[in-house]
Amino acid sequence: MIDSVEIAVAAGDGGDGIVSFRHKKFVPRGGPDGGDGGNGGDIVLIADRQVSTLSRFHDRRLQEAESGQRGEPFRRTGKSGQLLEIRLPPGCEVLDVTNGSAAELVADLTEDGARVVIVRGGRGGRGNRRFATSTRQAPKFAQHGVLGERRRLRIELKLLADIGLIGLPNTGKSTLLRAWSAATPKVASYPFTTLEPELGVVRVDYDSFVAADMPGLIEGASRGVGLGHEFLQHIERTRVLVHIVDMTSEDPVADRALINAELEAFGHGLAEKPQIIALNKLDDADAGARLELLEESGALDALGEPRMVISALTRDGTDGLARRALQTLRDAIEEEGRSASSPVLRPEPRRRRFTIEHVDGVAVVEGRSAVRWAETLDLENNEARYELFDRLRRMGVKRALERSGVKPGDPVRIGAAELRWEG
Ligand SMILES: Nc1nc2c(ncn2[C@@H]2O[C@H](COP(=O)(O)OP(=O)(O)OP(=O)(O)O)[C@@H](O)[C@H]2O)c(=O)[nH]1
Ligand SMILES: [Mg+2]
Repeated sequence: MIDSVEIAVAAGDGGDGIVSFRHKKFVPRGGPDGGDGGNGGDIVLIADRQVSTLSRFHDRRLQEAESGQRGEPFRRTGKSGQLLEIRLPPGCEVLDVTNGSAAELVADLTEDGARVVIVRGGRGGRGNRRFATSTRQAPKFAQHGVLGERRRLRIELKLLADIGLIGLPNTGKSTLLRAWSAATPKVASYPFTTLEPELGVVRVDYDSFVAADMPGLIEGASRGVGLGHEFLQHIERTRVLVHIVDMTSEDPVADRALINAELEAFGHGLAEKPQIIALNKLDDADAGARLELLEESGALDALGEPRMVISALTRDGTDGLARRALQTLRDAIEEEGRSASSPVLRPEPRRRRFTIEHVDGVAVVEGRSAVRWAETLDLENNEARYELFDRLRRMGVKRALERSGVKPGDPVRIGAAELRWEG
Protein backbone atom coordinates (compact mmCIF):
# COMPACT_ATOMS: atom_id res chain seq x y z
CA MET A 1 0.00 0.00 0.00
CA ILE A 2 1.56 3.26 -1.10
CA ASP A 3 0.80 5.76 1.55
CA SER A 4 4.21 6.77 2.80
CA VAL A 5 7.35 7.75 0.96
CA GLU A 6 10.74 9.18 1.89
CA ILE A 7 12.31 11.78 -0.33
CA ALA A 8 15.27 14.12 -0.14
CA VAL A 9 14.67 17.74 -1.01
CA ALA A 10 17.53 20.04 -1.94
CA ALA A 11 16.94 23.71 -2.54
CA GLY A 12 19.19 25.42 -5.06
CA ASP A 13 22.57 26.77 -4.00
CA GLY A 14 23.26 30.46 -4.27
CA GLY A 15 25.58 31.41 -7.12
CA ASP A 16 28.99 32.88 -6.25
CA GLY A 17 29.62 36.55 -6.45
CA ILE A 18 32.63 37.33 -8.63
CA VAL A 19 35.68 39.53 -8.60
CA SER A 20 35.90 41.73 -11.65
CA PHE A 21 37.18 45.21 -12.54
CA ARG A 22 35.90 47.44 -15.22
CA HIS A 23 39.15 47.85 -17.06
CA LYS A 24 42.30 46.03 -16.25
CA LYS A 25 42.57 43.84 -13.24
CA PHE A 26 43.71 45.55 -10.06
CA VAL A 27 43.58 49.00 -11.55
CA PRO A 28 41.57 50.90 -8.97
CA ARG A 29 40.67 53.57 -11.44
CA GLY A 30 38.54 51.08 -13.32
CA GLY A 31 36.50 50.23 -10.26
CA PRO A 32 35.11 46.86 -9.21
CA ASP A 33 32.16 45.58 -11.20
CA GLY A 34 31.76 41.92 -10.17
CA GLY A 35 28.09 40.96 -10.09
CA ASP A 36 26.29 39.04 -7.35
CA GLY A 37 25.41 35.41 -7.69
CA GLY A 38 21.78 34.50 -8.30
CA ASN A 39 19.69 33.03 -5.49
CA GLY A 40 19.00 29.33 -5.39
CA GLY A 41 15.42 28.18 -5.94
CA ASP A 42 13.16 27.24 -3.02
CA ILE A 43 11.11 24.08 -2.90
CA VAL A 44 7.43 24.47 -2.13
CA LEU A 45 4.97 21.76 -1.19
CA ILE A 46 1.44 22.32 -2.39
CA ALA A 47 -1.68 20.35 -1.55
CA ASP A 48 -3.50 19.68 -4.78
CA ARG A 49 -6.74 17.78 -5.17
CA GLN A 50 -5.77 16.73 -8.66
CA VAL A 51 -3.11 14.52 -7.16
CA SER A 52 -4.35 11.46 -5.38
CA THR A 53 -1.36 9.26 -4.62
CA LEU A 54 2.32 9.39 -3.73
CA SER A 55 3.20 6.79 -6.34
CA ARG A 56 5.13 9.14 -8.56
CA PHE A 57 7.72 9.78 -5.88
CA HIS A 58 8.77 6.18 -5.72
CA ASP A 59 11.16 6.53 -8.61
CA ARG A 60 12.06 10.16 -7.95
CA ARG A 61 13.43 10.17 -4.45
CA LEU A 62 15.58 13.26 -4.86
CA GLN A 63 13.88 16.53 -5.66
CA GLU A 64 16.23 19.40 -6.46
CA ALA A 65 15.54 23.01 -7.18
CA GLU A 66 17.77 24.91 -9.56
CA SER A 67 20.87 26.66 -8.29
CA GLY A 68 21.60 30.32 -8.88
CA GLN A 69 24.28 31.19 -11.42
CA ARG A 70 27.54 33.00 -10.83
CA GLY A 71 27.61 36.73 -11.06
CA GLU A 72 29.05 38.31 -14.18
CA PRO A 73 31.19 41.33 -14.98
CA PHE A 74 29.55 44.66 -15.64
CA ARG A 75 27.60 44.31 -12.35
CA ARG A 76 25.37 41.67 -13.81
CA THR A 77 23.65 39.45 -11.26
CA GLY A 78 23.60 35.74 -12.05
CA LYS A 79 20.30 34.18 -12.97
CA SER A 80 18.28 32.93 -10.02
CA GLY A 81 17.36 29.27 -9.80
CA GLN A 82 13.75 28.38 -10.44
CA LEU A 83 11.42 27.47 -7.64
CA LEU A 84 10.35 23.84 -7.59
CA GLU A 85 6.75 23.02 -6.78
CA ILE A 86 5.95 19.60 -5.45
CA ARG A 87 2.27 18.73 -5.57
CA LEU A 88 0.90 16.37 -3.00
CA PRO A 89 -2.54 14.97 -2.37
CA PRO A 90 -4.37 16.95 0.31
CA GLY A 91 -4.15 15.20 3.65
CA CYS A 92 -0.42 14.60 3.65
CA GLU A 93 1.62 14.92 6.77
CA VAL A 94 5.19 15.88 6.12
CA LEU A 95 7.82 14.80 8.63
CA ASP A 96 11.41 15.88 8.76
CA VAL A 97 13.53 12.74 9.14
CA THR A 98 16.89 14.36 8.45
CA ASN A 99 18.11 13.19 11.83
CA GLY A 100 17.11 9.59 11.46
CA SER A 101 14.21 8.45 13.51
CA ALA A 102 13.69 11.72 15.38
CA ALA A 103 10.85 12.70 13.09
CA GLU A 104 9.32 16.12 13.44
CA LEU A 105 6.07 17.22 11.86
CA VAL A 106 6.85 20.16 9.60
CA ALA A 107 3.69 20.53 7.57
CA ASP A 108 0.15 19.29 7.62
CA LEU A 109 -1.16 19.83 4.14
CA THR A 110 -4.81 19.26 4.82
CA GLU A 111 -6.54 21.76 2.62
CA ASP A 112 -6.46 21.94 -1.12
CA GLY A 113 -4.14 24.77 -2.13
CA ALA A 114 -2.14 24.91 1.12
CA ARG A 115 1.51 25.79 0.47
CA VAL A 116 4.65 25.44 2.51
CA VAL A 117 8.18 26.47 1.64
CA ILE A 118 9.94 23.36 2.82
CA VAL A 119 13.54 24.27 1.99
CA ARG A 120 14.92 27.66 1.08
CA GLY A 121 17.39 28.31 -1.66
CA GLY A 122 20.77 29.76 -0.69
CA ARG A 123 21.36 33.44 -1.23
CA GLY A 124 23.67 34.43 -3.98
CA GLY A 125 27.09 35.70 -2.88
CA ARG A 126 27.94 39.35 -3.31
CA GLY A 127 30.20 40.47 -6.07
CA ASN A 128 33.35 42.41 -5.21
CA ARG A 129 31.81 45.75 -6.12
CA ARG A 130 29.57 45.43 -3.05
CA PHE A 131 32.58 45.41 -0.77
CA ALA A 132 33.99 48.67 -2.06
CA THR A 133 34.36 51.36 0.59
CA SER A 134 36.07 54.70 0.66
CA THR A 135 39.16 53.09 2.14
CA ARG A 136 39.00 49.91 0.07
CA GLN A 137 38.14 50.96 -3.42
CA ALA A 138 39.33 47.83 -5.17
CA PRO A 139 38.27 44.79 -3.15
CA LYS A 140 39.86 41.65 -4.52
CA PHE A 141 37.42 39.25 -2.96
CA ALA A 142 33.82 38.25 -3.41
CA GLN A 143 31.37 36.17 -1.43
CA HIS A 144 30.45 32.57 -2.19
CA GLY A 145 26.83 31.64 -2.57
CA VAL A 146 25.12 30.03 0.42
CA LEU A 147 24.30 26.36 0.03
CA GLY A 148 20.61 25.57 -0.37
CA GLU A 149 18.84 23.90 2.53
CA ARG A 150 18.49 20.15 2.39
CA ARG A 151 16.16 17.88 4.22
CA ARG A 152 14.97 14.34 4.25
CA LEU A 153 11.22 14.13 4.41
CA ARG A 154 8.79 11.40 5.05
CA ILE A 155 5.45 12.10 3.46
CA GLU A 156 2.50 10.24 4.83
CA LEU A 157 -0.84 10.26 3.18
CA LYS A 158 -3.18 10.43 6.08
CA LEU A 159 -6.45 10.84 4.27
CA LEU A 160 -6.54 8.07 1.75
CA ALA A 161 -9.72 9.00 -0.04
CA ASP A 162 -13.00 10.81 0.42
CA ILE A 163 -15.13 7.88 -0.59
CA GLY A 164 -14.53 4.22 0.17
CA LEU A 165 -16.01 1.48 -1.99
CA ILE A 166 -16.87 -1.45 0.20
CA GLY A 167 -18.64 -4.75 -0.16
CA LEU A 168 -18.14 -8.48 -0.35
CA PRO A 169 -15.60 -9.83 -2.82
CA ASN A 170 -16.65 -9.90 -6.46
CA THR A 171 -19.49 -7.41 -6.08
CA GLY A 172 -18.09 -4.96 -8.66
CA LYS A 173 -16.14 -2.40 -6.63
CA SER A 174 -13.22 -2.28 -9.03
CA THR A 175 -15.56 -2.20 -11.99
CA LEU A 176 -17.26 0.84 -10.49
CA LEU A 177 -13.94 2.64 -9.93
CA ARG A 178 -13.07 2.02 -13.56
CA ALA A 179 -16.42 3.42 -14.63
CA TRP A 180 -15.93 6.46 -12.42
CA SER A 181 -12.32 7.38 -13.01
CA ALA A 182 -9.20 6.89 -15.09
CA ALA A 183 -7.91 4.34 -12.60
CA THR A 184 -7.59 0.81 -13.91
CA PRO A 185 -7.81 -1.65 -11.04
CA LYS A 186 -7.92 -5.26 -12.10
CA VAL A 187 -11.35 -6.75 -12.58
CA ALA A 188 -11.96 -10.49 -12.63
CA SER A 189 -14.77 -12.92 -12.05
CA TYR A 190 -13.28 -14.41 -8.91
CA PRO A 191 -13.10 -13.05 -5.37
CA PHE A 192 -10.04 -11.25 -3.92
CA THR A 193 -8.95 -9.73 -7.19
CA THR A 194 -8.13 -6.49 -5.44
CA LEU A 195 -5.46 -6.92 -2.77
CA GLU A 196 -4.53 -3.31 -2.13
CA PRO A 197 -6.71 -0.23 -2.04
CA GLU A 198 -6.52 1.68 -5.28
CA LEU A 199 -7.41 5.32 -5.76
CA GLY A 200 -9.16 7.16 -8.51
CA VAL A 201 -10.07 10.80 -8.99
CA VAL A 202 -13.75 11.05 -9.83
CA ARG A 203 -14.86 14.17 -11.66
CA VAL A 204 -18.40 15.31 -11.17
CA ASP A 205 -19.44 18.40 -13.07
CA TYR A 206 -16.86 20.95 -11.92
CA ASP A 207 -15.84 19.18 -8.76
CA SER A 208 -14.09 15.96 -7.95
CA PHE A 209 -13.43 13.52 -5.17
CA VAL A 210 -11.04 10.68 -4.53
CA ALA A 211 -12.54 7.21 -4.32
CA ALA A 212 -10.74 4.18 -2.98
CA ASP A 213 -11.45 0.73 -4.30
CA MET A 214 -11.08 -1.60 -1.34
CA PRO A 215 -10.37 -5.28 -1.25
CA GLY A 216 -13.47 -7.29 -0.56
CA LEU A 217 -14.43 -7.75 3.07
CA ILE A 218 -15.42 -11.11 4.42
CA GLU A 219 -16.85 -12.51 7.59
CA GLY A 220 -14.34 -12.08 10.37
CA ALA A 221 -12.58 -9.11 8.72
CA SER A 222 -12.94 -7.14 11.94
CA ARG A 223 -10.90 -9.82 13.70
CA GLY A 224 -8.24 -9.70 11.03
CA VAL A 225 -9.41 -12.47 8.72
CA GLY A 226 -8.11 -11.94 5.17
CA LEU A 227 -6.07 -8.87 6.10
CA GLY A 228 -9.37 -7.37 7.12
CA HIS A 229 -7.85 -5.31 9.87
CA GLU A 230 -5.56 -3.45 7.54
CA PHE A 231 -8.33 -2.76 5.06
CA LEU A 232 -10.70 -1.55 7.70
CA GLN A 233 -8.07 0.94 8.82
CA HIS A 234 -7.98 2.33 5.30
CA ILE A 235 -11.74 2.59 5.28
CA GLU A 236 -11.51 4.46 8.56
CA ARG A 237 -9.84 7.34 6.76
CA THR A 238 -12.60 7.85 4.25
CA ARG A 239 -15.59 10.06 4.92
CA VAL A 240 -18.37 8.40 3.01
CA LEU A 241 -18.90 4.76 2.08
CA VAL A 242 -20.46 3.43 -1.06
CA HIS A 243 -21.60 -0.04 -0.18
CA ILE A 244 -21.86 -2.22 -3.23
CA VAL A 245 -24.29 -5.10 -3.12
CA ASP A 246 -24.27 -7.74 -5.84
CA MET A 247 -27.88 -8.30 -6.85
CA THR A 248 -27.04 -11.54 -8.60
CA SER A 249 -26.17 -12.96 -5.20
CA GLU A 250 -28.61 -15.34 -3.58
CA ASP A 251 -29.25 -13.20 -0.55
CA PRO A 252 -28.29 -9.53 -0.99
CA VAL A 253 -29.95 -8.59 2.29
CA ALA A 254 -27.77 -11.00 4.23
CA ASP A 255 -24.67 -9.86 2.27
CA ARG A 256 -25.20 -6.28 3.28
CA ALA A 257 -25.91 -7.21 6.89
CA LEU A 258 -22.67 -9.19 7.05
CA ILE A 259 -20.58 -6.22 5.94
CA ASN A 260 -22.33 -3.85 8.31
CA ALA A 261 -21.79 -6.28 11.18
CA GLU A 262 -18.05 -6.27 10.44
CA LEU A 263 -17.97 -2.47 10.39
CA GLU A 264 -19.79 -2.45 13.69
CA ALA A 265 -17.45 -5.00 15.23
CA PHE A 266 -14.36 -3.10 14.14
CA GLY A 267 -15.61 0.05 15.79
CA HIS A 268 -13.67 3.31 15.26
CA GLY A 269 -16.83 4.95 13.95
CA LEU A 270 -16.97 2.90 10.77
CA ALA A 271 -20.59 1.93 11.23
CA GLU A 272 -21.54 5.58 11.74
CA LYS A 273 -20.09 6.76 8.46
CA PRO A 274 -22.65 7.88 5.90
CA GLN A 275 -23.38 5.00 3.53
CA ILE A 276 -24.94 4.87 0.13
CA ILE A 277 -26.15 1.46 -0.96
CA ALA A 278 -25.42 0.69 -4.61
CA LEU A 279 -27.39 -2.26 -5.91
CA ASN A 280 -25.15 -3.52 -8.69
CA LYS A 281 -25.26 -5.72 -11.79
CA LEU A 282 -28.78 -4.68 -12.72
CA ASP A 283 -27.93 -5.32 -16.38
CA ASP A 284 -28.15 -8.99 -15.45
CA ALA A 285 -31.59 -10.57 -15.79
CA ASP A 286 -31.22 -12.53 -12.54
CA ALA A 287 -30.43 -9.35 -10.69
CA GLY A 288 -33.52 -7.68 -12.12
CA ALA A 289 -35.66 -10.58 -11.08
CA ARG A 290 -34.23 -10.59 -7.56
CA LEU A 291 -34.87 -6.88 -7.18
CA GLU A 292 -38.49 -7.35 -8.21
CA LEU A 293 -38.89 -10.21 -5.81
CA LEU A 294 -37.56 -8.20 -2.91
CA GLU A 295 -39.77 -5.29 -3.86
CA GLU A 296 -42.87 -7.50 -3.89
CA SER A 297 -42.11 -9.18 -0.61
CA GLY A 298 -41.46 -5.81 1.00
CA ALA A 299 -37.94 -6.86 1.96
CA LEU A 300 -36.28 -4.15 -0.11
CA ASP A 301 -36.12 -1.72 2.79
CA ALA A 302 -33.95 -4.21 4.60
CA LEU A 303 -31.21 -3.23 2.13
CA GLY A 304 -31.02 0.15 3.76
CA GLU A 305 -31.21 3.75 2.61
CA PRO A 306 -30.34 5.64 0.51
CA ARG A 307 -30.27 3.07 -2.30
CA MET A 308 -29.37 3.42 -5.92
CA VAL A 309 -29.63 0.92 -8.69
CA ILE A 310 -26.66 0.67 -11.06
CA SER A 311 -24.73 -1.43 -13.48
CA ALA A 312 -21.04 -0.76 -13.04
CA LEU A 313 -20.45 -2.78 -16.18
CA THR A 314 -22.71 -0.80 -18.54
CA ARG A 315 -22.32 2.36 -16.46
CA ASP A 316 -26.05 2.73 -16.07
CA GLY A 317 -26.70 4.92 -13.05
CA THR A 318 -23.03 5.38 -12.18
CA ASP A 319 -23.03 9.14 -12.89
CA GLY A 320 -26.02 9.62 -10.65
CA LEU A 321 -24.29 7.60 -7.97
CA ALA A 322 -21.17 9.79 -8.23
CA ARG A 323 -23.29 12.91 -7.85
CA ARG A 324 -25.04 11.48 -4.85
CA ALA A 325 -21.71 10.49 -3.32
CA LEU A 326 -20.31 13.97 -3.82
CA GLN A 327 -23.35 15.56 -2.22
CA THR A 328 -23.09 13.23 0.77
CA LEU A 329 -19.40 14.05 1.01
CA ARG A 330 -20.10 17.79 1.03
CA ASP A 331 -22.67 17.30 3.76
CA ALA A 332 -20.21 15.25 5.80
CA ILE A 333 -17.51 17.89 5.45
CA GLU A 334 -19.94 20.57 6.49
CA GLU A 335 -20.91 18.49 9.47
CA GLU A 336 -17.31 18.21 10.56
CA GLY A 337 -17.43 21.95 10.38
CA ARG A 338 -14.62 23.89 11.81
CA SER A 339 -13.88 21.30 14.45
CA ALA A 340 -11.33 19.82 12.07
CA SER A 341 -8.26 21.90 12.75
CA SER A 342 -5.90 22.35 9.86
CA PRO A 343 -2.59 23.78 10.94
CA VAL A 344 -1.15 24.63 7.58
CA LEU A 345 2.30 25.64 8.58
CA ARG A 346 4.29 25.46 11.70
CA PRO A 347 6.43 28.57 11.77
CA GLU A 348 10.09 28.08 12.48
CA PRO A 349 10.94 28.93 16.06
CA ARG A 350 12.28 32.43 16.28
CA ARG A 351 15.99 32.22 16.56
CA ARG A 352 18.13 34.42 18.67
CA ARG A 353 20.57 36.30 16.56
CA PHE A 354 23.54 34.37 17.83
CA THR A 355 24.83 32.33 20.73
CA ILE A 356 28.31 31.71 22.09
CA GLU A 357 29.35 28.54 23.80
CA HIS A 358 32.76 27.40 24.97
CA VAL A 359 33.54 23.82 23.97
CA ASP A 360 36.96 22.34 24.81
CA GLY A 361 38.60 25.74 24.79
CA VAL A 362 37.04 26.77 21.50
CA ALA A 363 34.49 29.59 21.38
CA VAL A 364 31.65 28.32 19.20
CA VAL A 365 29.41 30.90 17.62
CA GLU A 366 26.01 29.88 16.27
CA GLY A 367 23.67 32.23 14.49
CA ARG A 368 22.35 32.43 10.99
CA SER A 369 23.89 35.66 9.87
CA ALA A 370 27.28 35.18 11.50
CA VAL A 371 27.59 31.65 10.15
CA ARG A 372 26.54 32.68 6.69
CA TRP A 373 29.22 35.32 6.46
CA ALA A 374 31.92 33.12 7.97
CA GLU A 375 31.14 30.30 5.57
CA THR A 376 30.88 32.33 2.40
CA LEU A 377 33.95 34.50 2.71
CA ASP A 378 37.35 33.18 1.78
CA LEU A 379 39.20 33.52 5.09
CA GLU A 380 42.61 32.97 3.47
CA ASN A 381 42.10 36.29 1.81
CA ASN A 382 43.14 39.13 4.12
CA GLU A 383 40.60 41.56 2.80
CA ALA A 384 37.77 39.06 3.06
CA ARG A 385 38.81 38.13 6.58
CA TYR A 386 38.85 41.78 7.54
CA GLU A 387 35.35 42.10 6.09
CA LEU A 388 34.18 39.23 8.30
CA PHE A 389 35.64 40.73 11.46
CA ASP A 390 34.06 44.03 10.60
CA ARG A 391 30.66 42.39 10.18
CA LEU A 392 31.04 40.44 13.42
CA ARG A 393 31.77 43.72 15.14
CA ARG A 394 28.62 45.29 13.74
CA MET A 395 26.52 42.29 14.73
CA GLY A 396 27.76 42.55 18.30
CA VAL A 397 29.52 39.20 18.11
CA LYS A 398 32.93 40.73 18.71
CA ARG A 399 31.84 42.39 21.90
CA ALA A 400 30.13 39.27 23.17
CA LEU A 401 33.15 37.10 22.37
CA GLU A 402 35.52 39.41 24.13
CA ARG A 403 33.22 39.63 27.12
CA SER A 404 33.18 35.86 27.32
CA GLY A 405 36.97 35.95 27.66
CA VAL A 406 38.18 35.40 24.09
CA LYS A 407 41.61 36.96 23.46
CA PRO A 408 43.47 37.58 20.21
CA GLY A 409 44.89 34.29 18.98
CA ASP A 410 42.22 32.16 20.63
CA PRO A 411 40.40 29.60 18.46
CA VAL A 412 36.89 30.52 17.37
CA ARG A 413 34.50 28.38 15.36
CA ILE A 414 31.63 29.91 13.44
CA GLY A 415 29.57 27.29 11.65
CA ALA A 416 32.06 25.30 9.60
CA ALA A 417 34.68 28.06 9.67
CA GLU A 418 37.59 27.90 12.10
CA LEU A 419 39.72 30.92 12.75
CA ARG A 420 42.00 32.60 15.26
CA TRP A 421 40.55 35.63 16.94
CA GLU A 422 41.93 38.89 15.71
CA GLY A 423 40.77 41.53 18.16
N1 LIG B 1 -23.08 -8.24 -15.24
C1 LIG B 1 -22.35 -7.46 -14.48
N2 LIG B 1 -21.18 -7.90 -14.05
C2 LIG B 1 -20.45 -7.08 -13.27
C3 LIG B 1 -20.87 -5.77 -12.95
N3 LIG B 1 -19.93 -5.19 -12.16
C4 LIG B 1 -18.95 -6.11 -12.03
N4 LIG B 1 -19.25 -7.24 -12.69
C5 LIG B 1 -18.45 -8.46 -12.79
O1 LIG B 1 -18.24 -8.99 -11.50
C6 LIG B 1 -16.94 -9.53 -11.39
C7 LIG B 1 -16.18 -8.91 -10.24
O2 LIG B 1 -15.98 -7.54 -10.52
P1 LIG B 1 -14.86 -6.70 -9.77
O3 LIG B 1 -15.06 -5.29 -10.16
O4 LIG B 1 -13.55 -7.31 -9.94
O5 LIG B 1 -15.37 -6.94 -8.29
P2 LIG B 1 -14.66 -6.49 -6.92
O6 LIG B 1 -15.76 -6.15 -5.99
O7 LIG B 1 -13.66 -5.43 -7.19
O8 LIG B 1 -13.99 -7.83 -6.48
P3 LIG B 1 -12.76 -8.07 -5.43
O9 LIG B 1 -11.68 -7.10 -5.79
O10 LIG B 1 -12.36 -9.44 -5.63
O11 LIG B 1 -13.33 -7.82 -4.08
C8 LIG B 1 -16.28 -9.32 -12.74
O12 LIG B 1 -16.41 -10.46 -13.52
C9 LIG B 1 -17.06 -8.17 -13.32
O13 LIG B 1 -17.05 -8.17 -14.73
C10 LIG B 1 -22.13 -5.33 -13.47
O14 LIG B 1 -22.59 -4.21 -13.27
N5 LIG B 1 -22.82 -6.22 -14.22
MG1 LIG C 1 -11.69 -5.43 -6.86
